[in-house]
Amino acid sequence: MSKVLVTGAFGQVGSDLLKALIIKHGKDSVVATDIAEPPSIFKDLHSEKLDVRNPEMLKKILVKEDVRKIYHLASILSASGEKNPFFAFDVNIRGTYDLLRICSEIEGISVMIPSSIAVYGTDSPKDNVSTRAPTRPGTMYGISKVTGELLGMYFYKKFGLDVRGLRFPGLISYETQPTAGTTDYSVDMFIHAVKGLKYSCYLREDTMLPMMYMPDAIKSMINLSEADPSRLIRRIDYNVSAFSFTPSQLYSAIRRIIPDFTMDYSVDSRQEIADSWPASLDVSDAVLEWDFKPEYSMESMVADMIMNLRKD
Ligand code: AKB
Repeated sequence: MSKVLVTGAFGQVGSDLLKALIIKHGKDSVVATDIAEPPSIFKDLHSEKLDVRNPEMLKKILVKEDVRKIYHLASILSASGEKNPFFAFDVNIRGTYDLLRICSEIEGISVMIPSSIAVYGTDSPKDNVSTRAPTRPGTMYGISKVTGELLGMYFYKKFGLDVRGLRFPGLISYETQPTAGTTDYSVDMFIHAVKGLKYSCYLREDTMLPMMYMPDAIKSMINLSEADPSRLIRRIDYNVSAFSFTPSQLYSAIRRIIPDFTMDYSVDSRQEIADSWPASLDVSDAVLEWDFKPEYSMESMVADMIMNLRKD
């Protein structure tokens, strides 16, 4: 039986993606790989301990499991990447290069590599930013994401490897605790609000960033992976997002449901990263080439987040 493999499977995107893949393909067709141990909800799933800096191990798993599709999610995010840029280089750039090189030797395998708004830098425009806008990022994470896009296109053109990718905005999910990104303040704000705790936000109140709810992110990744290849021109760098907001707008939206929630600001070095990213994205390439259509508005996302976090 051919399988779908996820790297970085127990991270923020991976945890939601695994659930969707299990529903779609069945538990026995999904292989979860991560450097971390599986959380209890995935204890029954076939998982392999994998550090993506170990290409031999990756190759062994791909061959043993007859993997046909990979979602390559293993990545060090923006804030952790700035704390340890050499580690981020090894995991994000060397890890992606090795994965593509190994896959180019396997017939009929396809690879999905999510990219990020972190590809943009201070010389990109701010509003309604096109896929074609300059990408000169200032963070190691951004540099690694641009490199992943360029390598993906190179391996497609040179070796015919089916590589696809899309640039995620900040993603909001109730499944996993915020980890190491710059946009994670949003998830943290929800968690504090639902627990009845005051939140101290590390970004300025007027920092506008593009965002999307996780169910739409998962759906868009699966849809792109299944899209008719003859329609795909850009292949690897589609901007996707559903709405943009500032910390102060999110605070007001949460307070409409939890009026007692309070917040102050304690801005740190993540502000500089956020200031280099777009405030909003032009998603027209994704709409044109594979019918991208997010379902959640900011309002419906806020209501759904609070409802689900309260269940926990
Ligand atoms: C981060 O903040 O690092 C990520 C991203 C926008 O790619 N969420």
